[in-house]
Amino acid sequence: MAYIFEEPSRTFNAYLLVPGYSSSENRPENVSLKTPLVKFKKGEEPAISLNIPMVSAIMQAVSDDGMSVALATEGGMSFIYGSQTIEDEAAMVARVKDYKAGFVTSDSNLSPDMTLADVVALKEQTGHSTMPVTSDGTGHGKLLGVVTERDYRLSRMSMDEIVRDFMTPREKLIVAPADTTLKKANDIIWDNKLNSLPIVDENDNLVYMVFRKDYDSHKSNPNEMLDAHKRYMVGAGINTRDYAERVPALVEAGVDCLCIDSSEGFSEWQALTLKWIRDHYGDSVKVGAGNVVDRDGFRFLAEAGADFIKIGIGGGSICITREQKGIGRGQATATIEVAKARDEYFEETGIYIPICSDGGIVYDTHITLALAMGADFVMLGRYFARFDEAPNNRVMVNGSYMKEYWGEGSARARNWQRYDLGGQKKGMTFEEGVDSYVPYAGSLKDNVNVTLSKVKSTMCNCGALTIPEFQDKAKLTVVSATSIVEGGAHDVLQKDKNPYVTNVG
Ligand code: RVP
Repeated sequence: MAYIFEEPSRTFNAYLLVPGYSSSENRPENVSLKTPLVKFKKGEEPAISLNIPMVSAIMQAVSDDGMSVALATEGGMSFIYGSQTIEDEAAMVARVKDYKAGFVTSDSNLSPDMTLADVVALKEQTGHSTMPVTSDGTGHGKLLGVVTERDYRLSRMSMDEIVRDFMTPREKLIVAPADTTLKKANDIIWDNKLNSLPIVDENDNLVYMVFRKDYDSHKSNPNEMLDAHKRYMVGAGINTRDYAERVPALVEAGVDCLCIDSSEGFSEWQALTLKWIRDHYGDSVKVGAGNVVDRDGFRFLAEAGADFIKIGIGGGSICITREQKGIGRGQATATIEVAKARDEYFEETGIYIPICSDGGIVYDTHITLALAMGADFVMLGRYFARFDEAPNNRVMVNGSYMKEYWGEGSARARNWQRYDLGGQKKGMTFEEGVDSYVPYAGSLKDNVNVTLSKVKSTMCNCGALTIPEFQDKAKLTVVSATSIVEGGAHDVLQKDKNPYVTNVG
């Protein structure tokens, strides 16, 4: 007879935290959100820890090199999507590893034959007002000049004027060589009252631009995720089919951590992939596995050698696996059970395998709840898809800015889809994800700061200054349907939702 779980399958919304005693030490500025990314032995330090408990989802709409740099800057890690060619994925990893904080590869470039109309159009498109002029109009051509807003006046000039005639030419520019440090570049910028400094190689080809504002922002990132060579850390998704080619390419590109990306992790395919990695690289290559939703799935991947284990089936905002296949489990119930299995495994073996709650985070409070339930960190798709740094397009829908967000099991991503249990790419007959819009929310930095200040504040209310302490002290209660109503604004007319008011004295 089938096994029936006694407890209903619950989501984060079904829980609330009950505050515990907080001392005067329990202030948000004293909270550390450092958390292990990969397994470690009792009494030892993990080889990689995250400085904030957030990673971005292995999805085309979310995690490319730009997202990776932005999130590593804040202390988290991105897992670049594997639903692309091996070469393209490895190139994204390499770009993150080559990235020099404060050194920007210019994406607004002109060739000398372009016109003022082109300058205006490019500024409109990118929002950037400093544009290098290069021989081939790319960010790496021979530097011929720079156009800034100080070089033209729209009221006085014809739109046909040629860039060559009004740019600041190369001989009037101050530039610096490719081995310039950020500190030195900043000194040159200040000494010469510049807004930007082109960095060129020995042939006078443009390599990077350094902007005054970027140095200032770089200095205020104490949580950055840096490797031993001070390069940003980055993760990457792999699948259970082409790992013999993909893993070496990603390792060669400098990836810091891999993750097998699958909606169903309790499978021989994952064990075979982990075995191949261990046979070829031992423990030097770190690799997470998943997704699972119960103790059995956790034990299987733990014994197969995973460095961390990801939890979640069907809870993703764009995921319709539960509707399509009837499999899955409420994200809260799954997280609680797998956390117990992790602790039990730790007791037995002295090996702590971090767990990641993946999908279904809608409100910031859900992150706090996932941590309280035992997750070491969370993976988010929809959350990060809303930001400037995500690779997806920003569009206007019904008068509001939105960003496109599509599932890895949707038709849009299906050529690379991973929901076929290790079989061939072709032959998929149904979708497990949708193509959608999510509200545009601005910059990653601003949003992550607000989110984490809420997490820290709640941890303080529970008397905790670290994530392990929080997990130890947290008290969770299941909410009833009526207490959910009580939790929002209720029995009042909210002013922002009722703007048409007549003052009657
Ligand atoms: P969310 O943060 O709720 O948007 O969920 C993101 C997660 O959803 C991903 O990390 C992945 O586990 C899952 N996903 C991605 N694509 C699909 C799908 O097409 N069904 N599901």
